[in-house]
Amino acid sequence: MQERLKNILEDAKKKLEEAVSVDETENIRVRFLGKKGELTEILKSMGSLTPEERKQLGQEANKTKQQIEELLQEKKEALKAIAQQAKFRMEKIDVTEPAKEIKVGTKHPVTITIEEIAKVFKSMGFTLTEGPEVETVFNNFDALNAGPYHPARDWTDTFYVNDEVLLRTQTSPVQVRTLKAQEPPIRVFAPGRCFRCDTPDATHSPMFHQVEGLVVDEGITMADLKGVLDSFAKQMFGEETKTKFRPHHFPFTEPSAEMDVSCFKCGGRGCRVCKGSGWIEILGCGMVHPNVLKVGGIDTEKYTGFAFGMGVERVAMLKYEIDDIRLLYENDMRFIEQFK
Ligand code: 2NL
Repeated sequence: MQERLKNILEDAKKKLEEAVSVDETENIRVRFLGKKGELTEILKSMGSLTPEERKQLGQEANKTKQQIEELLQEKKEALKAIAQQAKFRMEKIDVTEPAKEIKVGTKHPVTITIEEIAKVFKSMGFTLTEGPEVETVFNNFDALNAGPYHPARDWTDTFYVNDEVLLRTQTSPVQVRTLKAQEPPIRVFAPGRCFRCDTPDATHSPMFHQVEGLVVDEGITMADLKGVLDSFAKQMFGEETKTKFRPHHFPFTEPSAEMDVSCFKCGGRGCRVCKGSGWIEILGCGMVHPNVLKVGGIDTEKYTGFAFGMGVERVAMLKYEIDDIRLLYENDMRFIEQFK
């Protein structure tokens, strides 16, 4: 029996030396000291011994048990220490290692263009105004003198939320809000997102940007409109830029016009950008229709005004010679990063 106890102790020692995880030591404990363990078996089989023998063997078995328990404890602690060392090694930080390069984004060409346009109008005393992209049908159409059967109202052209609410198709409703809220003199411009049900192609995007402007005061005439927009064109596209106004029609202005600028790429000789004509159409404008002023509560006997609107993507595309509007909204960094 004593021989067997000695063997058990040796065996447990050897197994523990080989163990490499806390789990394994636990298995060893079960195997030697557990309910069905080897040592327990010996103690169970002591019934056939004399009381004398039983006492002696019992003591020795308990001693062996204690020794194995101590060995187990030691091994468990050693393994825990090793595991902690490994964890420390994993978590070690080399504070001298050079930091990762921070990737700084670039401004989107549409943002750059809006900021350039905004700078010019701010310098001429205009105030930047903004309004909601989800608008009332009234502010977007009725207030702007677009009659109940105006084609732009069609549900195939406009994103309606319901009968009274839509995604604004232009930034004019921002200026309608200004007309309602402020007394002349008014000098504001409104950049922002607009939405129309257009299938994307090289020149159409269902989401695009406009900058519109509005001036209302006593004695405002078409000469003020031409002076301001000619000055804008020169600041935006170069001092040598010439402008030309062609008659046009908008429901919200009367008279209305479109403004062309002499080509800023070829100076008017004709090139790819101006399609050989020497002129580039930049914006629409006109004297604010009295019906629109009236909706804003403006005394049309006393005040007159002019307004204009331009497509930001169009200006950006001309300036940067981008030939497909979709490139602006694909978020391909290789494209976007070119405009710093
Ligand atoms: C274009 C033409 C235009 C306006 C926008 C406007 C706003 C109010 C009253 C009157 Cl509140 N007019 N805006 C006027 C003329 C033209 O935009 O081709 N935009 C891309």
